[in-house]
Amino acid sequence: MSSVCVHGLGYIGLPTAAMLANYDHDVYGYDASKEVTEQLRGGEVHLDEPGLRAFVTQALESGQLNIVEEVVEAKYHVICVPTPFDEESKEADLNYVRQAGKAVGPHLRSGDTVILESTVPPGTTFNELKPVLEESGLAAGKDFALVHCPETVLPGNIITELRQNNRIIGGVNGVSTEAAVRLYRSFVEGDIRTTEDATTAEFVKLIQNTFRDTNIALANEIAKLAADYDIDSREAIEMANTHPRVEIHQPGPGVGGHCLPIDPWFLGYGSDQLDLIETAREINDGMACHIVDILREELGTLDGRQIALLGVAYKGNVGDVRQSPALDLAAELQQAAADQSQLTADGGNQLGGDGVDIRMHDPHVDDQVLDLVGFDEAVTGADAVVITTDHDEFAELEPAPVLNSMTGDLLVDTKAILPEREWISEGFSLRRI
Ligand code: SAJ
Repeated sequence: MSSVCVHGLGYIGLPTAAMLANYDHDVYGYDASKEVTEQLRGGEVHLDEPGLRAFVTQALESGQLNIVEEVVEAKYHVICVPTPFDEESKEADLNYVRQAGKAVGPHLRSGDTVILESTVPPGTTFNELKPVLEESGLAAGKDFALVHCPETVLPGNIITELRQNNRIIGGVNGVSTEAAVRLYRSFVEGDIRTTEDATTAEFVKLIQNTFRDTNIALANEIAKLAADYDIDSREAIEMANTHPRVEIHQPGPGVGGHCLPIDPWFLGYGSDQLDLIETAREINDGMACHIVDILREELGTLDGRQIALLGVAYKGNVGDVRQSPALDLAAELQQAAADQSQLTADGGNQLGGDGVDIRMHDPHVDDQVLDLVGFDEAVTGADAVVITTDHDEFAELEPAPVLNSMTGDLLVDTKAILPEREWISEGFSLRRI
């Protein structure tokens, strides 16, 4: 068993630290945020992820996981810091990665291994992290091992996937790769694929998420095509997927989270070959406008309407709202209603009405952070209800009480989680994506 210092205790770092600790490594969890370290010290887990609280508590109580205020010396340093994305420039902010490298430097000893797990543009480990670490006077690949091992876990299923997923490990040389393999072998049940090139490992991670994003864009385009032919896109996709070499993903309100809408852009860091990939991003980002069009078509006008958005998290059964399609939809709706008012005013009629009354509800999201309302307040008096996230709570809704609370009868089920026939026969006018 080894000593491991995990840098960054977020969605990836915290479960990784707990996993290593629960596999008997001596783990030191460090986070630059004092708030996070203090909460964890008090036994409080600040993230909404199934099973994480118990998993972290087990690691803390066994004494194998220690939350530290400073970076400590350790055989392995595992860096799991965020790489924020600038929407305007489409570039990654690598400052947290550099800062983590600077923090490791003074504690780095000959024979240690530094592993970068954060998702980064190709070349980051070699061109950005390596020079910072070498300020220690030690040489990467010679005195210490340096590796990129991308995280691949799915939010909502992190603990299982940490153990079961295959891993890609790319060191700056073979010795580096092997050093990291020894650590991951201690808890990974999946295959471990290695490359003696950290940039390849970075690239692999990005094309995995890009595959999913472009595939979803295809599904979204298929959904729009199917609507023009009056076909149920989901039935068509399900049937198409019975072919052994076809795997079309599901359409929906757009693509959220901190991975799929962002990682494809990282591929453009050292290349200008983003054609299909960029178009796919546009299609997925355009789904909010598509839903606005559906609502306008069904309601006639958005002005003065009350619309309930059920689900603000970027996907089902998680509380994460980063890049959430529902928030994009709320913004588009507001804009569309404002534009409509302006048009009416310009046309010389009485000034447009009151805008659109959007009521957002999400049982997984902290209502202090966003302006959320309870379920009843969201649907009572609504002209339309839009399901924007496939939370289990919404899949269990009964049609009659919802309809009785509403003023209108429109349901837009962007995730197709409610039984279509039942809701229609109850009196709903139902649209899906
Ligand atoms: N979505 C669709 N249609 C689908 C599948 C997903 O519209 O058929 C939407 C979801 O609703 C959500 C978004 O895509 O808004 C992303 O959700 P996701 O479940 O596909 O992925 P993430 O972002 O939660 O996690 C992804 C995963 N990557 C892959 O599956 C290739 C995960 O394994 C990665 O570890 C993670 O990105 C990451 O951190 O990079």
